[in-house]
Amino acid sequence: MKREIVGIISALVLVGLVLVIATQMAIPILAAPSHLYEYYNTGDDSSQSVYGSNWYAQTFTSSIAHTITSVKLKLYRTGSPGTVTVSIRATDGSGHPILPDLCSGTTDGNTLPTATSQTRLPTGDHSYSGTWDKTTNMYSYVDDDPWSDNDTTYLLHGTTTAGYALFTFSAFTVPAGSVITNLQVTYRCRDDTSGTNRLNAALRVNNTDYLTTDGGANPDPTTYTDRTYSYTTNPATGSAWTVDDINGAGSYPLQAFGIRSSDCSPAIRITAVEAVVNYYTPEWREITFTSSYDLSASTMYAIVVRRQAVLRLQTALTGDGMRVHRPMPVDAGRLVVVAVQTEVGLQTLTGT
Ligand SMILES: [Ca+2]
Ligand SMILES: [Ca+2]
Ligand SMILES: [Ca+2]
Repeated sequence: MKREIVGIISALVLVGLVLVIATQMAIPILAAPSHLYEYYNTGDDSSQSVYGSNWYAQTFTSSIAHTITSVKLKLYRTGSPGTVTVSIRATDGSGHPILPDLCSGTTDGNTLPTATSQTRLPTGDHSYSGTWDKTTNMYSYVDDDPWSDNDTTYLLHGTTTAGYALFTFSAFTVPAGSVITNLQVTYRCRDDTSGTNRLNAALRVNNTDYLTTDGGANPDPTTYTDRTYSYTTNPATGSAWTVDDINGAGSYPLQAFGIRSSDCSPAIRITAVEAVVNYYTPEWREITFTSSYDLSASTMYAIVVRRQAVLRLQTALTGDGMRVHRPMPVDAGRLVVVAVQTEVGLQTLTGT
């Protein structure tokens, strides 16, 4: 099923979506019992951004006449988007939202979750090959905290045989529901004596070593220099890292990280290695309207998300590139349509 997303908007607030079962929903704001009427909350594999004069809108078709009092959007932020306004509007014959706001509410975008990271240093030796000056407790020379101690402790690799060293670590604990941007391995190294050689980052995933994903670099002749390689995908799957895999618990778990050389002559000093996972964890946030609105049955409305309470809809309507989402399925039999892979989720709550 082809998805059409309204591009009225984009960025500092990104709208994503996820499977949330109605019965699992927390409804903390409404005093009266609430009821979930419309939702579109599965298959959130991407996002839309809201920033500046760029808005986001998604249409839905009311199942029955009911009073709408709030919506839930799955959100995170980059930077400080400030006040975010969410409103309900009627739609025209093309499914475009039209003035005015039928009801609206705001939320503080600056309190939404934003990108974060976890860092791990080596805590044990996993495996190695090639020529090294130390072959036990190798990790203890490269687990520098704080980063780094340069020539105080380092591994000397070479010059006879190129190879690798992988280290174990305390598993990452990325929260469920997070989206992982990348896994970065940083290593700090220099030549023992000046010359052309080559060192790169390495991983072990699901009992397989991935030693060449990073093309590597020629370490500096005399100055310790950090080099970082970003694994945007799991090398075992070629797909984005899953939370379970990055936490070492999935089908293709991350098990070790380290360094590898394709040329260790002259020898290379490695003083520190670390792994960092960058991720964000969107939040389902309920935006309660300042006043409720009585929706008609079987009518298409639009949820409009914007950063500023300015009415620039005419600009959006006449601009090119505006696309409007198809009416969302509202009957229970069409709710879990994962194949649609919709980008934005919403949940429409109502009071009694
Ligand atoms: Ca070099
Ligand atoms: Ca060489
Ligand atoms: Ca060190």
